[in-house]
Amino acid sequence: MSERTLVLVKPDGVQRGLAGEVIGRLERRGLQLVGLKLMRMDEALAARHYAEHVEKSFYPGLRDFMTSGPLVAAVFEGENAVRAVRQSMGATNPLDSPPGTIRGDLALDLGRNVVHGSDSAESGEREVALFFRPEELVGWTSDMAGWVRE
Ligand code: IDP
Ligand code: MG
Repeated sequence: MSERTLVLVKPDGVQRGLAGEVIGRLERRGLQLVGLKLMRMDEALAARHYAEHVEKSFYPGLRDFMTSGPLVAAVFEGENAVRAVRQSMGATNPLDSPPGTIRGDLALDLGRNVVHGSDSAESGEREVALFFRPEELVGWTSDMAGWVRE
């Protein structure tokens, strides 16, 4: 079943010039890009996006960080897109992320872990709808699809 996942290059990633690197790694894996923009997250969007974390002690720091500068929002689509992105991202704490993953290669700190990816297909649908209007998503046929998936 095809699914969609929201990827954010967080403000640390954009400030460090890693937006292309992060999006590029996911593209090179074969995931199909169907939405992309540079934007800022405001406090209201942070609270909706991180609804599961708003009551946690680390939330104020997370909110301040996520609203501190521009981020790149992307949508990738395909079979198992959620799982593939989470695997390519690595674990939440970069120190638990093996080399070869985005966080394992590019980050050191839990609060500066460069990238977000939806944690389930349901979260993907919910989060994509928070960041993109339907007309901002572009459905297209990849001429490489048959070389990526059997
Ligand atoms: P995820 O980004 O790997 O899905 P979540 O548990 O959903 O991880 O947490 C969202 C974000 O909140 C993390 O990426 C990280 O930046 C931050 N975070 C999570 N747990 C902590 C914590 O214990 N202290 C500080 N920041 C945290
Ligand atoms: Mg999460």
